[in-house]
Amino acid sequence: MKMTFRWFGDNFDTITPEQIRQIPAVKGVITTLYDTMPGEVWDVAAIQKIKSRVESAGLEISGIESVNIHDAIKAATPDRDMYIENYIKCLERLGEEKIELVCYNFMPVFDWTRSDLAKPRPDGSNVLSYDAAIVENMNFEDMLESLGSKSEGFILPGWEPERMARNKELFETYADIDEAKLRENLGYFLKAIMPTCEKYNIKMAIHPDDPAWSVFGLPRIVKNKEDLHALCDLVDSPCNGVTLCTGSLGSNPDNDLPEIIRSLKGKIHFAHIRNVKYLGDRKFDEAAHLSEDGSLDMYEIIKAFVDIGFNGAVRPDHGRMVWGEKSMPGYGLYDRAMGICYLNGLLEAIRKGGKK
Ligand SMILES: [Mn+2]
Repeated sequence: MKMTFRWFGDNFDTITPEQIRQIPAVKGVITTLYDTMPGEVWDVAAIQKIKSRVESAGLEISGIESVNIHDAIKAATPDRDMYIENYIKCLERLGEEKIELVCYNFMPVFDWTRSDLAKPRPDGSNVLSYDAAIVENMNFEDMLESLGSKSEGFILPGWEPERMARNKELFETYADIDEAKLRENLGYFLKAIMPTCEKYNIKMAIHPDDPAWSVFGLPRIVKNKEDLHALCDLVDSPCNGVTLCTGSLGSNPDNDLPEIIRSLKGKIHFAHIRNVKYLGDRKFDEAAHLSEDGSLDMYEIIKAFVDIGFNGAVRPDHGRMVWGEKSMPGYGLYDRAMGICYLNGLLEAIRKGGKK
């Protein structure tokens, strides 16, 4: 496993690559060009600039999260082929720079969702949390308002204001799209990009839906083991695979994470590891990484990754806000660094224990 840390770039992140370099075991960052919109062709000079910035701190770019997918591709509107061509150009440009991991998602309209970005926990930390009872009493505008008011002034990944301003139009675009149609559109996209991915050895790693169920009536096709295997079956290529996000899949207690990890041997290109604490039906807080702080057994999860020989990039996912830190919600330095140290400990113990 290669330990990494998400970094949004100098203009958008409160944390520097130099700070990240000091977290034990971290060799690389997972980054993006945060000021590009879905559908844009990334500028070569901008890719080279962020790459040399990261390398100046003694780190590498271990992957991109995300190259976002334009709604035209997800909804199969008549202009989708143009946007797929743009996506392929981005992949070629990343491939030329030897960047060989791309995380993406195929969630309609918006990425992840929460009902609260700063819920106080008993220990005094703040966390992202979800309560279906609250979300079901919101409309999409309420959700935008709620997320905006607690984002500390940061633009949230997957919630670009320019796109969200068109949310009514976006919802209409997806009106006739059910899960089967969305999956068909994903297959069309993957078939089109795989030759380029194979040429440059770029591993495409789809991120699961977060939370792992339908929200606001939109279709969700990456929410459980069956969906993940259906994704792998869409295109048989070593470059078509999965981001195993324990927090997203783990939002549904029916998802047996160690079993899902074992079943996906060879198809996991990237991992996000974090814990969630179940509080009721479709209700959870994001917890500290430590098993006993949440509901997921981190020992069993890491053991499953070790058992299948996973050697790709892994990053702590969101962290709690602790010690008064101000940052993009979920993306502070302190708790994610603590999470990494805990994961490092589990990994060393499992590896050395397994040799006896
Ligand atoms: Mn994730």
